[in-house]
Amino acid sequence: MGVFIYEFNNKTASDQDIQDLKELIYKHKIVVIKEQDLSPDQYCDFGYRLGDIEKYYQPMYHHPEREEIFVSSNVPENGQQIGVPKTGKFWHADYAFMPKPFAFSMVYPQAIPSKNRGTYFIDMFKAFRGLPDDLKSIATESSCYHSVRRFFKIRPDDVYRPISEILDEIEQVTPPSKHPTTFTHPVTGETVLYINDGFTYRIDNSEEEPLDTNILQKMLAISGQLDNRFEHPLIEHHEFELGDVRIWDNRSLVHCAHHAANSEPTISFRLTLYDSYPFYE
Ligand code: 7UC
Ligand code: FE
Repeated sequence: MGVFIYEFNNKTASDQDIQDLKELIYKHKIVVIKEQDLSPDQYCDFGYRLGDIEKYYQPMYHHPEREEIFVSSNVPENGQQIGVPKTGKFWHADYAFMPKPFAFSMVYPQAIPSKNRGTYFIDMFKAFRGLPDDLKSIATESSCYHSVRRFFKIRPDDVYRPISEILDEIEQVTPPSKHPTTFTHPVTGETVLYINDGFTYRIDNSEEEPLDTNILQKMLAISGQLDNRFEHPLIEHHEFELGDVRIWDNRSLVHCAHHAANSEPTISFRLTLYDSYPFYE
């Protein structure tokens, strides 16, 4: 999947160029814009041309100057932690646990370890196509619940709080969201299997009765999300290079961050955007 774009400059890009860029994201699902050199403000300016930026619901992830930027970083600045280390190291679609997930996610790495830094992606349209007929029909007639609870990060202020209180707060602030197990992509028309190993924990039939979660596990396995070796044919590994701005279709793809095992400096800036379509009809 994906295309590279060279010689793109947001300052000189026309509205038509931006429109063309969006069409490329829907069509190829991943677009990597090469050789970018953007300040936080310039990066946000670019984001706002592509859609409505939504800042992350937890301030601990925010960039100190631009709250719209979600910072993934293991590098303290002046002894202070900025953002959160090792984010997204599990299969997920961004904000699947929220009522209205994002259309596009963009990542702009600022520091890259010498090796083993990239992102794994799976196209969940291809995953849907690969389901046997019985699972396909369950997938088109059911709904799933998604929660952030398994991957909620303990904050510095959580130290010495009872875990039960933190768990209650997670349910209060981010109650599970229910989405159809499949939906039609508003632009490509493809049927997307909208489940992920990180957040999806329950599947209900059309009468809102819970189904055996083994069904969910089978669908996840067929999609490739349970392959710990990352060798499943639907898994693609995309490496980063400094200067890359990667934008992807957060309706169609699930992703899993690939963090190096050592603690070499790693920093990336994420923006998440709504487009002009409902996430699904
Ligand atoms: O720290 C993280 O891995 C963030 C994750 C819980 N949420 C990313 C998102 O936007 O869905
Ligand atoms: Fe993510």
